[in-house]
Amino acid sequence: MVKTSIAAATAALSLTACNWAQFDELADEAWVDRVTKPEVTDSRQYGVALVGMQTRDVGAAAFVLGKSRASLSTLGYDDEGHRRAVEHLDPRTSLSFAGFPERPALALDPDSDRVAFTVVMGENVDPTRVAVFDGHTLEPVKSVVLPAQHDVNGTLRHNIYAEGVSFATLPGFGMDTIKELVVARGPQLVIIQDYSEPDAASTFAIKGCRAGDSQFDWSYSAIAADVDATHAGPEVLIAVGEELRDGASEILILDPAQITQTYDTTQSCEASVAALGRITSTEGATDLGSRMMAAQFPDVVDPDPNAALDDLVYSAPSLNKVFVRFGGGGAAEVTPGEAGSEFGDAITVADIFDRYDGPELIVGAPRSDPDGVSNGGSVYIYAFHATPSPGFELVMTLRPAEPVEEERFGKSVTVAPFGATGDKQVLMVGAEGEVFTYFRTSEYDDVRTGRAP
Ligand SMILES: [Ca+2]
Ligand SMILES: [Ca+2]
Ligand SMILES: [Ca+2]
Repeated sequence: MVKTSIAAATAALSLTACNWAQFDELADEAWVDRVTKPEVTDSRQYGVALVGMQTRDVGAAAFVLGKSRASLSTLGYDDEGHRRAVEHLDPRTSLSFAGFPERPALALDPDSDRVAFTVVMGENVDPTRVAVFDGHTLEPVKSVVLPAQHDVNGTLRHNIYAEGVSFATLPGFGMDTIKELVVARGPQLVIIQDYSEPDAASTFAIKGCRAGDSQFDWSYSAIAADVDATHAGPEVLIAVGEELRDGASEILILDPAQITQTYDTTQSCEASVAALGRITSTEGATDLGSRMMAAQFPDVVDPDPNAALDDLVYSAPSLNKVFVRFGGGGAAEVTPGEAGSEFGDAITVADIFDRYDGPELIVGAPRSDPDGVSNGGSVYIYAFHATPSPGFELVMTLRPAEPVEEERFGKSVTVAPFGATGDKQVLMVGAEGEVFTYFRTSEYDDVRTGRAP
């Protein structure tokens, strides 16, 4: 097992160049494990997407997706921080697909630690699908073939891959005890109701509608979140734009009741009733909502009626910006001020620092140029503040100790629980063909072994 200790990293570089040393503000040793693709796979883009497992047996674990050759793998640690054996498989044969799309979608259900991702076929006439696997055991759970779509020219396309997928519980969609998959696929919003039921079961269904009107031909992400107080329960949000990311883009906020028709290739989600709302860009973003997620920052607290609403985090990497729309009515945006860094290409929200209230906002910028190294990549961590108005301040920047060109550190980010009781967390950052796991010691008891003195 190769471990990169902060002591070794610091010795090799000047302090100014070594930003790992800034982790934990040098209060203690940071401890970073850098893992490259498993030997047995040829997945040069190992780490292109990853999610941390939230339920656990011991230690910490993530599910890692690799491409060029497709691979699914686990990256796990025991309670002492020892890396466990990497489990991996090439799912192409079992799922009969050619590879992952350029921007693979990957979602986690934190209640089951199942992961969903989309696969794409080589030929237009081939079907494409959404697959669900157990993120710990890599056992397949479900594979859903998506119907063909008419594109804007009326051509029937089968292999339109879904760029966005997420798990959701939507009241009124089949059984409340079984989740739905919310999928952004081309111009279509798709809801796979009771996804884990057999295709022939009475409650499994594929529903959908055209989310983008004729102005848009693509969608980037789709989630369920409770962001509208006037509509009871969660809404469905979908980011729409152009496939080539060269036109306008916006986020639609829809009542789930607008998506009850059987999957249809032409009907608009707004055929009968307009969207509850739309979020647009005043700066001409071509990829508004490239990534979206719901969060709970303490922007307002009980008894404020909006305290229970979700806050919406969404990015526009073309603008190098991440936006937050707070349930309490405020809004904030963050940007590192470095143009062309694709800031927001990966985002996650997790409470990793006790010394700052609420969760922190963690943003990957894979085309950032650390120390002038082209596309070496960076990850920015922002702490939340509630006063004088809700917003964020940059508290930490992470980058490889010795960045190399096109390393694209920060192309994926996730947080996984760690430690004997799971109350500590590790931050995991994907780069080109590698994953960095940050163990911290100043805020945990030192449960690890094997670190450098
Ligand atoms: Ca359901
Ligand atoms: Ca609502
Ligand atoms: Ca915190």
